[in-house]
Amino acid sequence: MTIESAEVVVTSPGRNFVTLRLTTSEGVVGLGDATLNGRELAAASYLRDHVAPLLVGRDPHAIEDTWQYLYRGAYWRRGPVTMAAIAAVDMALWDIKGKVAGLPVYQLLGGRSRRGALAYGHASGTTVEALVTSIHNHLDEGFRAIRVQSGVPGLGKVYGVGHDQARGQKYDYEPAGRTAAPVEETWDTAAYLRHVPGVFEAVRSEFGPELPLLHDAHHRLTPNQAAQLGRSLEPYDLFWLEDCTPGENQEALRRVRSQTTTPLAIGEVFNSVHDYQTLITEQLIDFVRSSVTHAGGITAVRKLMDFAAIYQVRSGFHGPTDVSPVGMAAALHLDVAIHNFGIQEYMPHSAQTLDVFRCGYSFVDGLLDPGEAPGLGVELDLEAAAAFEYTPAYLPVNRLRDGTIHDW
Ligand code: KDG
Ligand code: MG
Repeated sequence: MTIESAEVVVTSPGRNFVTLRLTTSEGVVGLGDATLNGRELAAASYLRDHVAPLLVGRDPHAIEDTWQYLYRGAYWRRGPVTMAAIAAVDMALWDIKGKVAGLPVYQLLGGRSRRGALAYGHASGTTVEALVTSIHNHLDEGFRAIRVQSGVPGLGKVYGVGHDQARGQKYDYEPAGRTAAPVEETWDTAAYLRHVPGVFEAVRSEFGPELPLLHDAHHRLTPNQAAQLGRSLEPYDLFWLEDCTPGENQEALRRVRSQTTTPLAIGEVFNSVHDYQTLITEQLIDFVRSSVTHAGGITAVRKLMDFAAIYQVRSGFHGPTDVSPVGMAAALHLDVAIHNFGIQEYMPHSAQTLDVFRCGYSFVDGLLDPGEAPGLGVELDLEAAAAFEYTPAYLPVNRLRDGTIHDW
């Protein structure tokens, strides 16, 4: 059996997705996700122009060899575009291997370690009242762990907070601001640090001590500010504080870690095990936030999690709607197979997206499950996909009150 064709499908059912579709000489189809939010066409071109021609004629079963061939062969290692492209190839090959074996991918990864993957949902509100309503809604939908984001008095739109909930806007980045240029928002760290502890005080008094609560600081803080936030949130027993400092500087987390026992998660912008080396070996974090889509695929993330396991660091894979259903399925197969699973982020895709990507995975009683279909368990409806043309979309830009660009 050889790979006969490698096709890149860009579709935009509510938001943009880049999918690699491999077909073997025996007609087996494998899918992989290479969606890079706001930079989708770069990943599509990398795949179409530089990777697809190399795949035709190769053995689809040689997953490790193909991974190394694309990673070492490119010479220009790592980076989000390269690693998303390699991830798509890797997922598609695992999908094919599963279909040929007649087994779901998690079985090929060692089999099931748990009944399902505990998922956390995204609750948010511009006010504490709206946030409390949003948490109730998520609990009604079956979520058993909640990410809490809120507006900040004196600031306008804050990334990650649904600002038009009265008109049904549930998530801020669904779709990711479809404008010709990024939307600009204003940020004030001091106002944020003053406000957040009171938000968690209100949430804990409404929902009690048991509900796992998470919070995302989106790389906006200095190490000292992050230490201050971590300490001020200790009474509310967070499941994790995410991305408190910029992702580039692993050493920043030494300062944070030495000052607070609030658990730390980082890594949605990382794309390789090397980005975590200091963080894991020095036990500066508790959770790995990579997505399978942006960190080199199932093969690479499996190795990353085995490395993390030695240091008691667990998974919390990135799962916003800019990871396609194919990328989400890949994460779920790992979630149920690896020993050091922690939690899975889950923002349900829109009905439009799910008409294009038919998913075998399910969400019941707070747990996600990849399902028992052979391979990854997601099918791409090419006809439905063709109806949605690529639409430029950008993530926002954040500025401090004096106009200085800041992390959003
Ligand atoms: O594309 C960027 C989003 O995926 C990201 O900002 C969402 O921070 C995020 C999260 O934790 O899901
Ligand atoms: Mg995040």
